[in-house]
Amino acid sequence: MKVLILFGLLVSCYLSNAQFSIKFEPNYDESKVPEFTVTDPLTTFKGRKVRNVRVWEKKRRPELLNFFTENVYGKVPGELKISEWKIVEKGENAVNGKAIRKQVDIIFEKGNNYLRFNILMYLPKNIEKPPIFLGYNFYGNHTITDDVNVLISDAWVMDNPSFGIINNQLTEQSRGVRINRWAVEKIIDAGYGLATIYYGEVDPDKNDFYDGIHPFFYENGRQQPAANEWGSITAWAWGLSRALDYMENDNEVDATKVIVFGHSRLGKTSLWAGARDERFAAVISNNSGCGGAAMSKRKFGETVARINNSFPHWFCRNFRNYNLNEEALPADQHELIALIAPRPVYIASAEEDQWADPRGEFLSAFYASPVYNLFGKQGISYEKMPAVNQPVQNTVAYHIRSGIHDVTDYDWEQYIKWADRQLVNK
Ligand code: GTR
Repeated sequence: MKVLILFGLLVSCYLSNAQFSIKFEPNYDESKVPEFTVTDPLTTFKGRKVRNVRVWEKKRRPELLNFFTENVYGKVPGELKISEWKIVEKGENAVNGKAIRKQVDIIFEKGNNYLRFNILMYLPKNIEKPPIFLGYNFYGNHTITDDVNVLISDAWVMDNPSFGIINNQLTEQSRGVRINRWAVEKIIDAGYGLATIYYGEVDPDKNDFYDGIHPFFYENGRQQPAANEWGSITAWAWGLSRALDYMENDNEVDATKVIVFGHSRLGKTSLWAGARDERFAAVISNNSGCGGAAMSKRKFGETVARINNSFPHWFCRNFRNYNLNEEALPADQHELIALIAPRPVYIASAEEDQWADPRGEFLSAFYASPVYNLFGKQGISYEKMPAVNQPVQNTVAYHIRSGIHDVTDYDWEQYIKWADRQLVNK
């Protein structure tokens, strides 16, 4: 009997996997993108037209924010303030003598729960209270620089043998392996600070909810969030807001000019962080793709079902209602971008990153633009995508760079140029 049940289980697993691979064959053919109606960010769910900023702010923005909170990323189940912060290291001579370095532990304690994440900051010496780029990194703060003073995280990390990362632990071997993605000196030379955090210190990127920040909120023996509560993306976005709380208390930075940045899954995170927390002055999404800037209804490259299947912990469980059912979405990702209005937002794609649907990322910027216009800000006014390496930099900015899914010096040069105009009025 047992053997029979086991056999049955194996067959059904096999079948569902087979179905899975047939259904999830990604589409890369523009002519096969389904026709769909783009939901209007300026019409409420009840069909009322939004004609002014007041109605946007009082009615439409809250209902859209609520939709993304309850059905896509999940809500934070409660409030938790920083218990303590500690400057654990400071150096006056970083980045070829041009910057100070600060490493700050942000600590949370509640009952038996304890969590600490570290912010690595480089601040240009010649600017008092600089604006600052804030973004997570994938493999630890010490990977973004060859600076030997940067502390190595002891948090769980995904193995990456090519970076010398094994047994889920970071060592000296991975110092500097991600230098290519962080134009630290360019940022400092341009008069900006850089703050970065290893995202795994806030919530390890694996499909469980036992570690990181989630357990702080469990009551009555619960071990996982409710269907409308946070997945990892909200947890990471929450962490960025706590980093901003700290910065509001750090008189060496301008907390009113924090540009939240992220690449890929962390670009989804930066968009959601900027949408949730209006204190972020500007937002950059680099190659964020599905569940980030790309419009889900296009089903081009990665799809909702596919992402929920590969990364069941990123979104809230309610998002699974849209697996193979994108048509039913009452709002699409362009309305996530609209939640950032009127603050500057930059969406960037890469030509060879078809999995992230560059055209879908661009169209989000375009379809969010009427909300920016409502505020008298300039968005993206043409539905035609700009040519490769020809950025359009208005309050809503977009570029598609040549090359693969990555963050390059070219991307950083654009972000700096745009921030100079949008935020610093250079
Ligand atoms: C991919 C995932 C993308 C993107 C990427 C990343 O495997 O399908 O949505 O987030 O990971 O974060 O590197």
